[in-house]
Amino acid sequence: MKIMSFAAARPRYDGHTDIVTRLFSQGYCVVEDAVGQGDLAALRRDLEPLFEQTQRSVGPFYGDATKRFHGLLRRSRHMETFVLQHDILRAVETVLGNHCDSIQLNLTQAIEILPGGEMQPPHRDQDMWPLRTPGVEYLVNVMWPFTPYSADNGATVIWPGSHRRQDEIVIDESEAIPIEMAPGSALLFLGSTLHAGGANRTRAPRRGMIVSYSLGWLKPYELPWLAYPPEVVSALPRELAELAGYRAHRPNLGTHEGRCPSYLLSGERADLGAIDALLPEQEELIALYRTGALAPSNSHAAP
Ligand SMILES: O=C(O)CCC(=O)C(=O)O
Ligand SMILES: [Fe+2]
Repeated sequence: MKIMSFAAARPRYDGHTDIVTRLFSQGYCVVEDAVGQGDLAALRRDLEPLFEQTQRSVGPFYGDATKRFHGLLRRSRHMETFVLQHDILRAVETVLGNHCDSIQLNLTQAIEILPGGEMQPPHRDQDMWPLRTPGVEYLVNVMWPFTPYSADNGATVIWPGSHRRQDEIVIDESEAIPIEMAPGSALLFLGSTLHAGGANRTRAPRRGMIVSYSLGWLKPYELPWLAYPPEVVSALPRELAELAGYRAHRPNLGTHEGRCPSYLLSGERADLGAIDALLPEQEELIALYRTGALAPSNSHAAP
């Protein structure tokens, strides 16, 4: 079977640093057997009825032969295994961690490409945000297939190395490859990597989900506090709650009543007043200012 030979030709990854190396070198990386088949089956069982119920997407980007639904942490308790997959999460933190205080979930999105669905317009997901800072990745996506992904059924199409060619809005399709993989594997790709959902030329739907992580100070695609109100989040493990917005991003971003929103999970009163969430170096700078040691610069003074 083609997908097996393709997978067999692919070297196995060796821990999170190997994932990071491959991400930066190619713009993407496939992690084989990232979760067990039991976890996968359990998640698929929970999401199956939602694929059936969900209406087709509308719009030229989503494509009208696709279905998408979100907020997956509240739809299945098995999401934890995927979102917190150890090596993948460490790799994502390594890519994004130097440019923010903490990372966040940008979205969780189940995607079905129906038979007859055409290829999505090629795009880079970090173009959602209007500024580009050379050398800074804003986002890492993790695509988890629920059905085998093949060139024929709409496997995600990736342009290897396109993260180094960000001035090229589109690149010839001859340079693109469909990422064939089996359920249980995961495809990671950078926010700067050109990609698209593929065309489904088979008679069966292609199903999977994207778990997307971004710098913690960006406006996420999916509003986490609406997707996961406190009564939903209080049932989640702490690390998942933090990724879903229940952690202030220092300094003082993403707060509620001037506090880190995690107070909402511990039953604390809301009327206790604001508490700064600052980085240690910011606290030191303020202390230094108070001592008078921070003299104003004279560089702009008139001669
Ligand atoms: O479905 C896929 O394979 C990719 C979808 C995608 O890239 C997107 O919707 O941004
Ligand atoms: Fe995308």
